[in-house]
Amino acid sequence: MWDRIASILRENHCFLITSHIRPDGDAVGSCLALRRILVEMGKTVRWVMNHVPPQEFSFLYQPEELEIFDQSMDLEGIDCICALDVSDWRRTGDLAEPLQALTVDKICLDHHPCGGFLVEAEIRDEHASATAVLVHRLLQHLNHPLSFPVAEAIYTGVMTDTMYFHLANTNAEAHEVASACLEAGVSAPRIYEYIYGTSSVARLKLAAKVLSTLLLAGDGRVAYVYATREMYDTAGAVRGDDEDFVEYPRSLAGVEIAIFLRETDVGTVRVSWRARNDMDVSLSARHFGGGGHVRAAGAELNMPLDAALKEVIADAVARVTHADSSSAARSGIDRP
Ligand SMILES: [Mn+2]
Repeated sequence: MWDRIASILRENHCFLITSHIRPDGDAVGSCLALRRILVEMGKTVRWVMNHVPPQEFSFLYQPEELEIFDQSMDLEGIDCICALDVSDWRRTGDLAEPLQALTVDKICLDHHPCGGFLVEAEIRDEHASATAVLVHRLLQHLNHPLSFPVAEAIYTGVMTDTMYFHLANTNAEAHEVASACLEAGVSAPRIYEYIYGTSSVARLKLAAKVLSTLLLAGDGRVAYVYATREMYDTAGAVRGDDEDFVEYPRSLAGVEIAIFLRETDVGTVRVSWRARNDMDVSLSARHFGGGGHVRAAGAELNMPLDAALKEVIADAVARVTHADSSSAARSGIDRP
């Protein structure tokens, strides 16, 4: 499959690269890395996203490297589409329809567990820490050297998807790729400063409000926090200021499912899950119409915050309780 992808990339000339809605560091990093590799190969490349990436990633690219999709956009002349870090056309947002309608070569590199893509060539590896790792593997198959601008983008993808190399998806390859990026001149403290080392007053004020909502359920194995619209308004915070808040409940000892719910609009709640031990929160996310990884997943619910809280917490409690009974069944031991 890698040879197929390498030859599709060599044979085509005008590329469109995209990723999922509400891009994270891996979406930005992997797209930008592939964009720069293809430009280095002499190709014409357009990187098009549904949403503007969070501000902390803007240090990575020049404004002219990225286009934000709008319906009037002219996609004439594109001969290959590359979808990165996305497992379903619908997750590309408004691009889904026009991209699916284009009869051109389509490739996909992703590390999400389940996909709905129908593309010519696809690498899907759930064991890869980040899609940026797959872009790094691609370099070897293209026999293309790792340049500094590509390395910065790849490093950002790996670093953010592993949360600075501490989440359970951190593996030897993640460190090998990071090492190669440092060899290529990447400064780890510089990237850290831009992404994690700079907080805003609004973010900290919002964090104080959100932390005060902390609640436990399921005998302390489920922990959750939430944010109302009003909290954002009084803190002067915007979407993006709440990045990784789910890490607060996750940091508690004994917690197996951590949840952060935020009211994005009246009647719309965005939910983030994190899991420990054997918990699989991608099941919860899918149950509520979202998706993600075993240990990190998300969904958007169309219901008021109090209803979302009730349903999402009930689901999590059922999951930790069910895990007990199924492991007891496996081991033949009755647990109290
Ligand atoms: Mn990713």
